[in-house]
This record gives sequence, structure tokens and C-alpha cells, in this order.
Amino acid sequence: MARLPEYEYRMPTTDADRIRQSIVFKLIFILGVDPKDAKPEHWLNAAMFTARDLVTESFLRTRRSHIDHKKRMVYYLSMEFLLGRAFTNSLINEGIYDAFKEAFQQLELDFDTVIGEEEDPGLGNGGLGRLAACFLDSLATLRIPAMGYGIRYQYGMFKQEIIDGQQVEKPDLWLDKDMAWQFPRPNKHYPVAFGGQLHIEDNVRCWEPAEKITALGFDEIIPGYGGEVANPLRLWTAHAGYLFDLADFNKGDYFAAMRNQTSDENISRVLYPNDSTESGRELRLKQEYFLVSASIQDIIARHKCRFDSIDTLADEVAIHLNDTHPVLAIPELMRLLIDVEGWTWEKAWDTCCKVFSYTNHTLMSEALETWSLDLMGRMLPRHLDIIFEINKIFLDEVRALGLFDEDFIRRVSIIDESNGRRVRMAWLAVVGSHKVNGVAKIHSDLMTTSIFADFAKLFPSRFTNVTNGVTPRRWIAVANRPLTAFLDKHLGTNQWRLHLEKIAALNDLVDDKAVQEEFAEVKRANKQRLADYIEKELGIKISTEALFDVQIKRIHEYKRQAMNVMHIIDRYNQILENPDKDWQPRVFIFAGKAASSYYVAKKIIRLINDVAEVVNHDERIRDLIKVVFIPNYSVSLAQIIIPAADLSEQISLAGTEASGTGNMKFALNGALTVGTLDGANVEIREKVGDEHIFIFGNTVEQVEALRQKGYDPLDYLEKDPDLRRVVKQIVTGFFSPQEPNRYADVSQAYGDYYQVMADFRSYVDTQYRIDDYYRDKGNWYRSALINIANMGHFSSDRSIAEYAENIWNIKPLTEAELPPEDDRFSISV
Ligand code: 26V
Repeated sequence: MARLPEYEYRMPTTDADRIRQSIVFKLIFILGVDPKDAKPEHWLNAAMFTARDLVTESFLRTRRSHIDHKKRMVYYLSMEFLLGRAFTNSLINEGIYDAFKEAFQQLELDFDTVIGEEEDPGLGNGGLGRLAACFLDSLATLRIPAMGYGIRYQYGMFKQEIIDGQQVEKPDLWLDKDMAWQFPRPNKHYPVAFGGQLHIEDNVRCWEPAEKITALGFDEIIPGYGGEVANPLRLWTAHAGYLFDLADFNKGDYFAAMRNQTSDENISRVLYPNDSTESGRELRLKQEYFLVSASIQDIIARHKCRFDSIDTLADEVAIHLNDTHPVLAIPELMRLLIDVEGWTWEKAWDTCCKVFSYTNHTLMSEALETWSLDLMGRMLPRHLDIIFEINKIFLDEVRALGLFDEDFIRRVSIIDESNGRRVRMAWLAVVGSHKVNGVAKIHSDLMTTSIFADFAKLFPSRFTNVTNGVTPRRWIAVANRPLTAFLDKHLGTNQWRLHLEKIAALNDLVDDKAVQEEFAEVKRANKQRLADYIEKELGIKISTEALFDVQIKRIHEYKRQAMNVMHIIDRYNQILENPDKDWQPRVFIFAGKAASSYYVAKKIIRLINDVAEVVNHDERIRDLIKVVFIPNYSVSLAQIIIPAADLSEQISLAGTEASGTGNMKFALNGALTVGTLDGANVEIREKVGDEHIFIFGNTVEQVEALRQKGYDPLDYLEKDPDLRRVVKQIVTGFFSPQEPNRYADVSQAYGDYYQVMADFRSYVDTQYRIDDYYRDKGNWYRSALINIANMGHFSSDRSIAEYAENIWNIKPLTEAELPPEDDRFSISV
């Protein structure tokens, strides 16, 4: 290839002077703002443009390497990505954090104020979305040829305000500020079709859709740690501009043409809450198909661009389905291969089964997606037709085995005939994927013995486990600067960031009193930062001497925030009864959003706030208890709260939390866990040892046995007067004297499905054990250090390495495959 002369556009890397110049340049010439008038948000945008230049360098280099070396790629399809702020993360991953800080100092700008201007892109509900974001960080860091696909929702997760103790939802206008971080890709657009008729002539299918909209791509660049590799996350926006109704337009009815455009663009308007009711389900199905159709078309176009023939797709491409939400990718790929590329059914199906893999993230039946045949047939007639055919061939094969009765066939059928005829998306995912995994050992085991038990008989080698992980870059290096300095001092700079297992070296230092004291100082600094935040935002003063007891996650009955509150109430009662006992002061911290239509979850938020109101203002409590509900939980808030925690509440009913990833983030930041034997808690216990984690409550087997015999909460209420008193106080309005019946309806309807009463006593007793343990600070911080030291396994780098090796069969770019440094800026023609 001929080579053009090299252009002189290398950006400064570590030089604070040049970074400062670049920031000022961007401010003036990109944003058009006079430095004299610039506000922190302008400075942030200018700085982000400067940082983006650096990341873009790695991004283009990486892309070039993938093409030059014909790398097999993985595409990660997810309806949610909870990325958190991009700016500091990119500075840390690119190794330019200190230089930027210095440049800010030179500009006499307060670093924290400026970075605080960045909006969190809240493009997810919770764990599943944040996991996708940790995985993108690890994919880039491990140099794995990968690309994410998602939706660029105009409004992400709502902003939560607490007014009179209650959650109020406000729109999240995250795109209103400039999005310096994303590249619009006006040439990456694909039509996505809906509705219409399916004509079948001579066994040839012809789909005539009623409606077409355009998916338009935006690339968010995901930098890996070390600055060598950056991968794209391509987010689709629904756009009607390319396709507005020409008939209307030609008729001269400009407004009619535009009206349609507005409703089409609704597709990428909002992120769905994860308990959404029937209303608006049609739009959700449209969103799922929109993501899938645009992404699969893009994957095919990219493949054709890189290789001569589409025949090699299965050799060069792996597509991962993050839960069932993108499972329509299977019939969509079938459709494109058969109807557009002219492949036979057999050849197309063979390719599908090779490229797709699927992760299950929940066992709870209400979260398993199904779609009515009526809706699917109306919206996607060709896809429903393909699903029927997949199901027919599959069931014929199962029958041919001669091993199973018709009841078994009914159970494994992709079409559920018992509930008004619905497509079972998880079944389709299992049938069309070559690997299916759960997200923690216990979850994967339960998966093959409960929801997928029948399929595990049919395809035993298809099921596997990949325990979740979290990125140490964001969850230590970005979130916890004092701990970062501590680890760098004791372990060396790059070791733990890239090889978290090496953090085990800390085990040799845990008995050293000076090291314990040094860590105590780290914790104190983080607690102070959180205390300052709480005082500034909520006007509540808390003492860093108290034990910080934290539960932050989506509000859901199965996560049992209610049990946490009941412990607080019991403690309140006990303090009033035994004021002279040597009580350990505690601050109970909560944060989390309830889905807007989830009545009980919203009541739980209200109860937390009602209890806070009474307890925080009762002088007899003498600040021995403080209860704080921090509004508007987000990735950025988690980055402030987690490093400050002493105690991490992971108290879901055993068998309900697939994995949890907050549990890992807390332990990694030196909090001790109080938890049930659920999700990844089980593996955390294996790693840190029984003495350094507080496990309580019934096991999965005990929970199941109670269900079998007929669980009755009254059994526990009768036996335990303290518990009885707590429940009575809630139900009779002790904490809501203005409205004594406030909690009566929830408790009456309450069969205690998540067995709070059964675990209450064991939970409260464990909390007293924790108070005693906390008194001996040396011992406590020793345990905290042991937790940190044994979290190596829970790096998302380990999870991703397992996916790459066991599921996707993808090899990272080698050192030799990266373009040499001096080749960075040459343009080949
Ligand atoms: C379900 C639905 C149903 C339709 C509307 C939109 C929607 C969005 C999300 C969901 C399911 C959420 C599943 C989820 O977040 N699972 C969590 O995944 C984490 C990562 O694997 C895991 O750590 C948590 O335990 C698990 O609850």
C-alpha cells in the first residue's frame, strides 16, 4: 500500500502544559466560548475533547489492527449499559490523570467541580447494565477484538428525588449537555422494518412490512487500561429523517410526514424499567427488535467489508446475548441469511448455533420474557414464522430421540400453549445458542436444576458458569484514590490494575499493625468524603467514628431492604430499653431506585425515610443510630459510597440474587459483608474465609423445604416478641403517625414470599456479632485487608478471559499485532 506523508497531529500525552493549551484551544475553537466566560461545564467539555483525542488515537490503531490481522470478533448485544462517567475513567486508563490534574491547576480550576459536571449516562436499570459496562472495560483492557451494541436512549433511567419521604421520578435529560464523548456516525444507518404481511408463494417467503424506520449509529469509545486498545460501543438512535413518508411529502402534506417521524423516533426515547407492566410492552418489543436488527445488519456489513464472503461468518464472529432481551437476533440472522443472502435453512441454522451464546441473569419467573403470538405476529410476522419453524424442527428432533413423553415436549416447546400462547424467549435463546451460562456458581447450578432442567437433559454440555466480576480500574483506581495510593505503595503501580490476582500479595501484610493503621486512615478519608457529601446534599451530620452500614442497589422485595429496616427498628427499641449498654454507633445508608410502577418497592423507600425521620430526631438515641437515604443512586454515587462502607449488606433470600456485583465492589474496597448464602456471596466466602464474612439465614435447601411444607410467617412472629413488636410498630403507624394505615395494606397482602420473618432472628443476632467485632479495630481492619487481598478472582478481566476462552473462542491482539508506536499517525491509501 502506498503511504501518504505522515501528518504532524500527535497529541500531547503526559505534558501538562500541552494539555492545558489543548483544553483552551478546544474551549475557544470547538465550543466557541470565551475563556473569560467559561463555566465549569464548558471546561469539562473542552477537557473531554482533549482527552477524546488521545483515546481516539488508540481507537483507530485498534481498528486498524483488527482489520490487518483479520481478527475473529465478539459482538456484545445488550439493551443496557450503565457506563458511569467517562472522563476520569479515560484519564486513568490512558495514564494521563496526573497530567490533567496539573493542567487544571494551571488553569486555576477545581478538578472535582469540573468532573462533577459530567452527566452519568444512565442507560441501564442495575446489575445487568453495570456488568455490561465492566465487561467493555475488560474487553478493551485484555485487547480482545470486541464491540458493544446498545440503544442510545434519549432519556435514561429517571432521576430520583425524595419528596416527603417518597420517590418522585424526574426525566433524565443526560443528552442536554454536549456529549463530547460520542462520535455520530451519519453513514452507519440501517432500515428496521415492522408489521405488514407475510406472503408465502411456492414455499418462498416474502415479507412486506408496513413501516420502516432508520437506526443511526453513535460510537462511544471505550478505552482499555494502558492506552493501547480502545473498542467501540455502538449505540443506535431511531431516526425517521431518511425515510419519512414520501407519499405524504409528495402530496404536499409536510406535517403528516413529520408527525410519523415523531412517533417513530419514540423507539429510542426511553429506557424501560425492569418490572414494566403490560402497558407499553409493544414499544419494548419494538426496541428489542430495533437493537437487534440494526446490529445484525451492521455485523453482516462489517463482515462483508473485511472478508470476501459471508460464508465464513461463523468462523470470524461470535455474538453474545446479554439476557433474553436481544434474543430476536437469532431469527433476525436466520431471516437475513435465508431471505436476503439466499442460504438454505440448514446452512443458516448451523451458522446461528455457532455464533450465538447467551447469559441468563435471573431465575425469577416474572422476569423471564415471553411475548404473545398475537403481538409478535402483528409486529414481526416473518420472525414468528421462523420461530415456528425452529420450534418444529427442534421438537421433531426431541421426539425422534424416543426418550421423552409429550408432557416433556410441551415443557421444552418454544411456544407456551398454556398461557394464551406465548413465545418463550429464554427457550429460544437456549435452542439457538451453543453455550448458555449463569453468573455465579450457585446460580448456574440452580439454572440447570430449575428453569432449564429439561434442556440440561437434552444439551448437557451447553450449560456452563462464568462468575461475574467487576473492573478494578473503575472500582478502585477511579472510585478510591486513597486506596489506590495505598496499593501502589505496597504492591507496585501496575500490578493489581491489570492482574488483580496479584493483590493477594497483600495477605503478607495484614498482620502488620502499621499497615492496618494506614488502611484505617484510607477508610477514614473515604468516610469523611461521604459524610461531607451527605451533609452538603441532605443536611444530615454523621460521625466517621460510627460503623457505616450500607445497602445500595435497586429496591426490590427479594433484596430485602425491608429486613434491614426491621433490624434498625429493633435496634431502636433495644437502645430505648437498655440505654446504658455499650452501643456501637451506626450509620445506616441506603440508596436505590424503585421501578416507577412497583408499589411495594416505593413503600419500602417511604418506610426507610419514615424510620429515619423518627430515629434521627429522637434525642434519647443520642446519634447511636442515623438513617440516611441518599437520593438518585447512580454509578457516580456508588463511587462515593462504596469506598466509605464498613459493612456491605447482601441479604437477598437465598436462591434469588443471581450473582450480585455490588458485593464484589464493597469487598474490594475493604468492607466486610453481612450476607446470605446467595449469588456470588457463596464464592466470596470461599475466597475470604468464613471468619472474615458474616453469613446468616437459611440456605437454598432450607428455603425450598419451607416452601414445600407451606411457609407461614406467623410461625416466626409467634415465637419472637421483638419481631412481633417491630411488625406491629410498622403496621400500626408508629413511624407514620400522620397516616397510621400507611403500611397496613402492604402488610395485609403480605404472604412474606421472601421469608423475611424466617431470617430475621439470625440476621439481628449476626448484627450484634458484627458490633462486637468492630470494637477491635485492629482485627476489623485486618479482616478488611484480607477481603481486599482475596478478591483477585472477582475481576471482570477473569470473567472476560473465561468467556473468550470457553464460550467465544476469541484470541486477544498480541503485542506483535498492535501497530508500532511510530506508525500511529500514518494514513495508508
Ligand atoms: C428484566 C426486564 C424485563 C422487561 C423490561 C426490562 C427489563 C430489564 C431488566 C430485566 C432483568 C434484569 C436482570 C438483572 O439485572 N439481573 C442482575 O444481573 C446481574 C449481573 O449478572 C446480577 O449480578 C444480579 O444478581 C441480577 O439480579
